[in-house]
Amino acid sequence: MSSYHPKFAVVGHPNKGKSSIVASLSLDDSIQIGNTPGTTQVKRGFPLKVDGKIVYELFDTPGFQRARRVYAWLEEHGDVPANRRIDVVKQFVHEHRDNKKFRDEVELLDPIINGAGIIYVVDASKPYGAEYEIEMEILRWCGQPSMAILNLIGEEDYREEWSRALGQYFRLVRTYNPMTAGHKEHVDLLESIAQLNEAWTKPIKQAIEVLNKLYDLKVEQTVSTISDYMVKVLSFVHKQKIVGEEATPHEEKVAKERYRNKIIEYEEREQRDVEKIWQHNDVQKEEEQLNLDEVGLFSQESASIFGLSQKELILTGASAGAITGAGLDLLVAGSSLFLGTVIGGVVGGVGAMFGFDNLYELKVLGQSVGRRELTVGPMQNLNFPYVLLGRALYHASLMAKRSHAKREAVNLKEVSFTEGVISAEARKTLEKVHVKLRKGKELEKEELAEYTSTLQKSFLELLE
Ligand SMILES: Nc1nc2c(ncn2[C@@H]2O[C@H](COP(=O)(O)OP(=O)(O)OP(=O)(O)O)[C@@H](O)[C@H]2O)c(=O)[nH]1
Ligand SMILES: [Mg+2]
Repeated sequence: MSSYHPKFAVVGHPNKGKSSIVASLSLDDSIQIGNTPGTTQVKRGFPLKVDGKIVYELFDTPGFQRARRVYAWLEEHGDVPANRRIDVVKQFVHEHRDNKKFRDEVELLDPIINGAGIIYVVDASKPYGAEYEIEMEILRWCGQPSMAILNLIGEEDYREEWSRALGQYFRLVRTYNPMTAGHKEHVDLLESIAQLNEAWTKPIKQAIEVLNKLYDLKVEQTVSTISDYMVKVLSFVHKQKIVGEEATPHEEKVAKERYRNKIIEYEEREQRDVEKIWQHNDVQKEEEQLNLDEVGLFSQESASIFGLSQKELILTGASAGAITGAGLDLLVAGSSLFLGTVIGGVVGGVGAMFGFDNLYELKVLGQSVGRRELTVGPMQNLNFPYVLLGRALYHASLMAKRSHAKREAVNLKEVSFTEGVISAEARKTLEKVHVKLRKGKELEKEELAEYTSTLQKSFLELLE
């Protein structure tokens, strides 16, 4: 197999979003991005690898520092026909490799003289200035296929004046926002790049195909991760040996704590797995820990965190009760009871009314003293599955949409959806699943498949 892959050097003035664009297009969140000019000091190639194969490679480079001086040198040494100007640029790089004064220019020109195409980045939220023309002239001397990216870092929009100037130097001028770009924008940009150079058309078209498949695979892996996690948590039972005939209050307290901690640990692991799937290896999170207190599962606060409205929290309990029919338990009875009353302000009261033991099943198992076991779980609370799923879907959708150029913490506190996060269909299958799991039963293959497919639909809706 040929090892050829298209290469692009991302170049421009310092602090214009070059590294951000490289991070976004190579799906690499390890690239250094900073708000002071000069963050990137040396060139570095970032290959986009899928299945161990390089699809294309982007070179992050430092910004131009002494463009005018470089250009003067080129003109002085470059009395040659246009097709040989690249040789003059090569000569410049070779002669100045150890010259600290031109370190940034040597670094940024190096990948270009070695065959990389040019992506010139400007901040089009600032007015155009003639000082950029020298940089563009130098790039023109390289004679490589090139395009310009209009990045809007600030609020203002000077794209029109920029386009008029850039159009004279670059065959293609495109807007691309590395902070908000997702899969679709990524692919759109590649479609344009494919047209730039005949030699790239085929490999870039292939890259698009590979990226589309990769995206579908990520969605599939995410859904199956969430589905497995839900089943694991909803059927989880903590077991613990006890000394006497009955569990002491202390033993009960310890058992409940371990049960909760394990569930929190499951959630942490699920989130980490989803972050890995979306290639976010170092994401900081501002979050509200899963609250397993009896009040936590009912409070107004948790309703907003979990993406359920107060009304939904109560209705959820009620509709699940309708399915379980005769199995209508205390909680559901409580919820239904409250349905006829004013909903606002009631929710906290529901939580306060039902004690901890109504949420978890606590059992003592075993024949003889010393062999007895205290078990906690599976979770009986009927809102709990929605809480879990709401949190998981929300987190996963943020990860799927998050650009690899983002460095700020992801905010999991501001759940921006309320009703409709979990589609009606997914809600129904989740209820069915929970009815079985909370009784300690196992799911049939078909049930799991049905549940997973409704989850997938729910997730895809969130990604739109
Ligand atoms: N809001 C917003 N900020 C951006 C955008 N692109 C870049 N930035 C910010 O601008 C700053 C510079 O981004 P970098 O990607 O490091 O810029 P650079 O051109 O690589 O900078 P040097 O390596 O110093 O030449 C960072 O604080 C980025 O977060 C954008 O599209 N929108
Ligand atoms: Mg940089």
